[in-house]
Amino acid sequence: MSRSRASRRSVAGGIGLAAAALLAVAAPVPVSAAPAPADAPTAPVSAASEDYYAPAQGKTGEALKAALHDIIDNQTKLSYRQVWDALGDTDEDPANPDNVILLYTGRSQAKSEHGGNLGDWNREHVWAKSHGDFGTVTGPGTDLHHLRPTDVRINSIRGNKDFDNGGDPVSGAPGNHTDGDSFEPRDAVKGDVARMILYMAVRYEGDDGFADLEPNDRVGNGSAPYHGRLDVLKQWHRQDPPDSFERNRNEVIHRHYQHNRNPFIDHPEWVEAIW
Ligand SMILES: [Ca+2]
Ligand SMILES: [Ca+2]
Ligand SMILES: [Ca+2]
Repeated sequence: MSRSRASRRSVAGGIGLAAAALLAVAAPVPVSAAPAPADAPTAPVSAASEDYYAPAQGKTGEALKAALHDIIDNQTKLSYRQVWDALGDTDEDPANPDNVILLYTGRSQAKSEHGGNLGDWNREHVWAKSHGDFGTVTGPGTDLHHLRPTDVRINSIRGNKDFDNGGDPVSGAPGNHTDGDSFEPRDAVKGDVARMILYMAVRYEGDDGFADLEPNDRVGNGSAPYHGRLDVLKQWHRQDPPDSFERNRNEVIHRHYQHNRNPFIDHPEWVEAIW
């Protein structure tokens, strides 16, 4: 596998050089005639999202949260079975279309290697599904905005713990830490985790048969519909802003699956405006 990855990388490098040469040749062409850039899937996000968020513009606090809820609760809902294929799309490795990137380990693994055996990847509920007890029926338990591929063993170690700093290193998952009541993901996904939790708080307000999910500043929330710790999540949100992988994920979910967005990826400043 490592050999094929290496050869893919060198092929990609060759394409990159060829593309660079083409761009150099194409440079004198007027801007209006230029072809769409290679990363076009992420380019229209901001333009599309200004229309999408129009009812929320200029609001703060509870009014902003309520406006965003009204916007993002218009969505298509998946079955738990459909989530497998969807994650293969939303979390695809940009360097290898056969693979997904696992959230906590950062490992690139074959999309086909999902299941319940050691070494497989499975469907992690970043908002632990016992917090509000929503399970895996269609609803919050199948909402792609907080579902991520993870290593089966690491998913089990994270369990339903709240998020907080500290603990011992998690073996086999460099940068992750855990203790008896909390889990700290690696730095590169700290902000992703925070924005997923805060999306869930806005999306689920108790008006659709499921619990009203809310962040709080505690650990050990158990089955209560709360997730901690808010102060730490806000810090993680600031230190790990959205990157192209996370923005693309939001775009794929919006365009191809649920037709709703995570507002905190598009407008990071809205975290402070609400909390
Ligand atoms: Ca702890
Ligand atoms: Ca990140
Ligand atoms: Ca809520």
